[in-house]
Amino acid sequence: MTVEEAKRKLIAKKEKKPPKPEELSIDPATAKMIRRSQELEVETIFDRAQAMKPCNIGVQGTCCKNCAQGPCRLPLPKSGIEGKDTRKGLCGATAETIAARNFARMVAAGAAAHSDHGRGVAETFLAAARKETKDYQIKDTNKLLEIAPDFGVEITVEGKDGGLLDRDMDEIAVEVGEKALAQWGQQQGEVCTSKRAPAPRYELWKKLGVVPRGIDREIVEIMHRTHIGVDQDYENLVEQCTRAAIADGWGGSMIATDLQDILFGCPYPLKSAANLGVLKEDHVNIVIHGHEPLLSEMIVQAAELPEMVALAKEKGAKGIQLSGICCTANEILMRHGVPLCGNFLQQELAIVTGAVDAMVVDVQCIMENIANVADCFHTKIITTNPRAKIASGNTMHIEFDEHSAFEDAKRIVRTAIENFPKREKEVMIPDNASDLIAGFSYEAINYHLGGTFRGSYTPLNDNIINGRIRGIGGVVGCNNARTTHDEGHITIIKELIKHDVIVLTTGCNAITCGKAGLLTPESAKVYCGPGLAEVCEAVGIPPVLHMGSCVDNSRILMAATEVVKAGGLGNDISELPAAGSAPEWMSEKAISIGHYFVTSGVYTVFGVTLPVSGSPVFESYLYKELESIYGGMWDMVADPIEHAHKMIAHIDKKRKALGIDKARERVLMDMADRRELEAA
Ligand code: BF8
Repeated sequence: MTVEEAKRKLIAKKEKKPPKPEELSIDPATAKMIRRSQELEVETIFDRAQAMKPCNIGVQGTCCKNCAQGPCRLPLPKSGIEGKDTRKGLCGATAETIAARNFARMVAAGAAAHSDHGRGVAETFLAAARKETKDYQIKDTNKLLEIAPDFGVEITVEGKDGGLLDRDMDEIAVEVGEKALAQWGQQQGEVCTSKRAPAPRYELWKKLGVVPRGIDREIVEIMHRTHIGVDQDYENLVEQCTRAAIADGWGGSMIATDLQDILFGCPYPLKSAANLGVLKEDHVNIVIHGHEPLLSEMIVQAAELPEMVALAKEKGAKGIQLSGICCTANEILMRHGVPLCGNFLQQELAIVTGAVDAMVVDVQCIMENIANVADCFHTKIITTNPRAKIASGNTMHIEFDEHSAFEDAKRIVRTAIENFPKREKEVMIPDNASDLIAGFSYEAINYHLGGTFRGSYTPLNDNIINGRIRGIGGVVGCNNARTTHDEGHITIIKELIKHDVIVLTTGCNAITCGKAGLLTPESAKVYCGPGLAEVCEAVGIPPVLHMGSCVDNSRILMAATEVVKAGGLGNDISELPAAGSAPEWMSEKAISIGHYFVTSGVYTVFGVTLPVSGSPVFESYLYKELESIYGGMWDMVADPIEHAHKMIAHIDKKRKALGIDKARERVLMDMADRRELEAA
């Protein structure tokens, strides 16, 4: 480049106008609040994403900083690699070793986050079962009895006459709690819930030696293997990733979901609303943000106390409005209908409304900068978990303990109420909130498809076999400030349902769908292909089923297992006409989730980027070779339409392998015929 060209480029860069808020998010509420934050000169992630670009080598996954001789940076040359790839770090680590080690550490962190959440739930469950806390009780005894055998816990005892009697429920709960908690520290054997997978899947894992021994053990072993000079074979590293990821999806996360259901109730469909417009100017607004329902459940109860409502009125408010951000939002939505305030990228913007009297946070996906944004308003940021404090800004810490949970929750709610009269800036709440239906646990899907007396996945399978439903898409995951907020999620899902693919959703994707009106049965008529629209109308369900938080991706695994069990679509998850997607992923948890879906047999496509592109060898292993081992593989497609069509192509490939591709052609002809008839 000449000096003149370089100058011109620099000037062009300087003159480049910052994007308009509408170019940063397709969600109108978010765009309005980005504009508002800029007017008030309150910096948010949307500004920082413009000011700072990501490291090019980190994005490729080939920067190694696992020892103090580096970081060793191995960028992929623009022209690609010709011949043998001779790039090496100081110790000789190849690009594939480095990329695999970085990938493995993401799996470890993600699995640790979910599983540590699960451990906390198991501890509280056990405390409730042992009656050591009065604030939590065993609520869903049916689910307790259903899962007890998976932990080897008997639910009957032999009576004096040799007949079987029901065992005492408290005894069952204590034993389930003890056995569940033991899955974390177990050193040998198998994480028992892995056996819930369809038999051929479990047998495959056994043959490959990847059934996890204990949840903590597999995560620790990743950290050991990725230390300098240990595991320097990318295939061997991926094998350990598989153990840890299965320990997450079929272990820590699955146990968390089950025990939460037993403590707080298994979700069933209910109505609510989503987006920043659920905040109320004349109410005390408490936004609960994070992940663990142990906290949010107590806050829901505390906020309903007449004494709290009276205190709110005394302070000049009309009442107390609870809402949620991130996965906590999904938890309290699914069980109580508490509205969704927003997803990951909206957490700072909720505070910018000036209407949030307290944002109560626990763990995961909480941006440190909410504290700085809150300092520009009256909002109190209340941290509650000893594992997650915030040093920036003026946060306060009210530690939440399962033994004094309700008292802690009351203190938090009181603090928020007392903050209501201190609002100083003009309140601006965007008037955007959409209706939704959420709460589709796999048990609820069973009920909705088959009815009370014959609940079953058979009608779903029948509709897949006859072609009205082309297949199943699991579309989940985060927002990512490196791509237009919510655009990938919505474009992909609309494309899938337009092509008759029913969608199961969790996490921030579920919140996006709620905001966009895709979680209502009425949306089927507007957005679905004729086959899926017909089924949704007949059954009265939305084309996109909200199944919960990210930990609840285990519900999707169980739904897939139920579909296999219902018959007619093969013997394993890998045979199903199904595909997974995380269009706007960003967290390490997403990598762990992606890997347990892949190794459970699911073709899984990520959007935005995947930090493996710096090593073509490792990339090809994930994107191609894993399919021959697990029947599922990774992929990365940034363009949302292409992304959706790769999922559809995979679904069609599976339909063909099952011999049901012809049925779909017939159905489509029937529909076309019908339309022609109608037109005539
Ligand atoms: O666990 S989807 S941004 S909130 S990581 Fe985080 Fe991603 Fe949202 Fe829940 Ni999941």
